[in-house]
Amino acid sequence: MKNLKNKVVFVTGVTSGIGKACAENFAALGAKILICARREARLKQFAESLKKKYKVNVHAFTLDVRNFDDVQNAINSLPKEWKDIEVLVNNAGLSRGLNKIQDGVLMDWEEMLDTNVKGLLYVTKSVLPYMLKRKSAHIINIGSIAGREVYPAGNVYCASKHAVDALTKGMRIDLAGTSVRVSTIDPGMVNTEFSVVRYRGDKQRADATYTGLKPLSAKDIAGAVEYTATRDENVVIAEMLILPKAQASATVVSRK
Ligand code: NDP
Ligand code: 8X3
Repeated sequence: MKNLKNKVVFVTGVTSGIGKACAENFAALGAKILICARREARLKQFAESLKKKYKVNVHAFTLDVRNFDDVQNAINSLPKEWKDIEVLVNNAGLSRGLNKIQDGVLMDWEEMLDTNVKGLLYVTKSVLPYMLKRKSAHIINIGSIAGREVYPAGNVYCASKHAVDALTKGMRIDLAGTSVRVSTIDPGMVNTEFSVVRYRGDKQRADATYTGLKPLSAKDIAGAVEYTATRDENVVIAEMLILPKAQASATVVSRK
């Protein structure tokens, strides 16, 4: 098993949900935790809680992954020790709306594509030069079942996650023979702030997503990410699809 103690693990989008749970798991392993998101107060509070609870080094910075100049400047201006990134978890992402394509909202489309696809690319492009100087490194993308199947009204969100799937495969092909491993973890329904964000704060509609079933928790996914990141150097968990027991596919869900 690979030991991540004192290795820099960079997780994007840690102010809630899956990213937060991943950072917490890596902190528990004694890794050096590099984290970012946009909401500054939440980020600072989370960074302090990790330092206190796990006695690890934490470096947190606010970042909107949609702005390439900001992403590149943030990475390039990190203190030297924090540029030595062993693991990158490309987690920052979101969904906006659930509208048929003919009713799609341009701003929502752009936000999803800019965050889930371009943001992931910007972070990866900025981190890769440092990873390639190392003996080992690992990019773990958070994809989705929506990157494997398309569901009604999922159109652009599904397209963004299909793009993540294609980029994961492309990265693995292009980086073969280098120090960098590439993986994707593709969850089904996970109870985070994802649906609240999708429905712009409509908690009732968000909660209805999970009515009559037990969704996955962010911790379930963090466990899979941790497993992927801690395999022996020669082992690549290329992809993992993780569903709650009640979910058989993107559209087949058993509700009590
Ligand atoms: P949450 O809404 O709970 O968390 C999303 C995180 O991403 C937040 O910390 C948010 O922080 C951050 N984020 C969003 N946009 C940006 C941005 N432009 N720049 C930087 N950070 C950003 O949702 P999840 O934890 O569920 O989502 C995490 C990932 O998991 C996403 O990629 C999502 O697509 C994927 N996923 C989720 C599933 C689910 O059912 N929940 C299932 C499959 C995949 P802030 O707003 O502070 O910037
Ligand atoms: C999130 C899972 O099914 O809401 O990626 O698209 S789903």
